[in-house]
Amino acid sequence: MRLSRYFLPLIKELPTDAAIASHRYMLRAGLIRQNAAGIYSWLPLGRRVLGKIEQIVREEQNRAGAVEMLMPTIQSADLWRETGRYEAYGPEMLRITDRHGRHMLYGPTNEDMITDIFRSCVHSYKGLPQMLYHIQWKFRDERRPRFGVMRGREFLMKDAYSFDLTREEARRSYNRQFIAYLNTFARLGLKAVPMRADTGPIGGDLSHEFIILAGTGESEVFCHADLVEMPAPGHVDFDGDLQPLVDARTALYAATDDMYDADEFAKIPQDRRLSARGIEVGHIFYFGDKYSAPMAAAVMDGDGRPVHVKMGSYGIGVSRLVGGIIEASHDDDGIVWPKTVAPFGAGIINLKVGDEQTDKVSRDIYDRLAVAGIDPLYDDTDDRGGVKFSRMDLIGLPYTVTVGPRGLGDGVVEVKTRATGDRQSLPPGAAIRFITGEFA
Ligand code: 5CA
Repeated sequence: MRLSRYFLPLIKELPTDAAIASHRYMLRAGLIRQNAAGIYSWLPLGRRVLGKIEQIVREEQNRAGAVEMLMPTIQSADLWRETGRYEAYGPEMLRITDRHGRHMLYGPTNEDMITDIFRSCVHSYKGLPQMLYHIQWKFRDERRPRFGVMRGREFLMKDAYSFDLTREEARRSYNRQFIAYLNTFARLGLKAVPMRADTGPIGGDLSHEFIILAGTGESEVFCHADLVEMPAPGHVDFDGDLQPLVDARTALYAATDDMYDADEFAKIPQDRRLSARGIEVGHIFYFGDKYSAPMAAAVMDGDGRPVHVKMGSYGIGVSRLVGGIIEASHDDDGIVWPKTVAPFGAGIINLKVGDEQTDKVSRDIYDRLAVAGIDPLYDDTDDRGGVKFSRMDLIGLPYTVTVGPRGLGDGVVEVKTRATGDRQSLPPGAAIRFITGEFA
């Protein structure tokens, strides 16, 4: 992409409510623009990051055996009346009346709708297990939308739903999502810790929140420090027994403040006790027949008896993650994107647009990085060098190649690594090899 033709509106005047780094940088670097309280447009740079996160979430869901679908944002109130949640959900639900006077709502979550789809399509235990997911916009009329996309009113969520015959089989589905979450967050460059959590309006008796530690997080958490350093499982056989992997991560104490138990916490050796703030990026639930019983979602078991299916649901805050990743990875100059989610893999700064050789070398590096799949952003504007450098730092691309007449006089360009600040002078070919090697 050539910057002169791109839409990258950087802003300097920040609203006073932009209280945390991710919110400020998302506005300044032109990732989002607020349209109403808690409602944002995703500008081109933000849209790219959101798409990359969404794709990693999708790949890890597919790997875990979940199957993608898409449900609508607008739902009929009737389904929610069947489960009693229409009244119970309260003022966070955005209620809509259509032209015929029918009660509708903008979905805050989809347990009721997916249960309806399931009950009308699956009638036998032979159709189990099922695990379905979608990545769709949700609306919750939060009392205090704040911190930009972290607590929005409209936000993008991955929500998955599992259906099993027995509690034991449902536990296997839960474990598959549990492991998929650890791998997902690791690929996003995050250290997410699973913690025992309250189930709130979703319900159920088994639940974990996945929390990334950050001083500006809204959750108060208590855990064993070793959990933070525990590596993600990586490649596993999702059809095998995942319980030992889950047990290894739930044996050590970790809980959010609603589930905090001072006695349990005190059993952790003093120097490993971690009490901190964190951001909830995912939340998984097992709730058995909470929805399948009132909605009569039953299948025939092997003996021909009807059994209410055992369900779980599994959410990831896809749009919240954009803010979460920035909270975990920024410095005083701007965002420092992990390679896996960066909007562009590398920037190219042309210090003398119009100079024949500088243009030619910049263009050549651009073409070769593009062919290698690095997706470069080429700053071919006529802004001053200082403006170009600080803009690249602000938008946080992992690598920047600077091309100028002085360096080219010695046959070199400069490659800067955003995360470390390292600079190397290399011939153009070596610069390209270095960057493509880093992405290999
Ligand atoms: N149906 C279940 C799981 S599919 C559910 O809705 N769970 S949830 O309420 O915990 O939401 C799932 C995830 O969405 C949360 O972990 C959080 O990362 C994200 N999320 C929830 N509310 C908001 C919000 N107001 N703004 C941004 N992200 C949110």
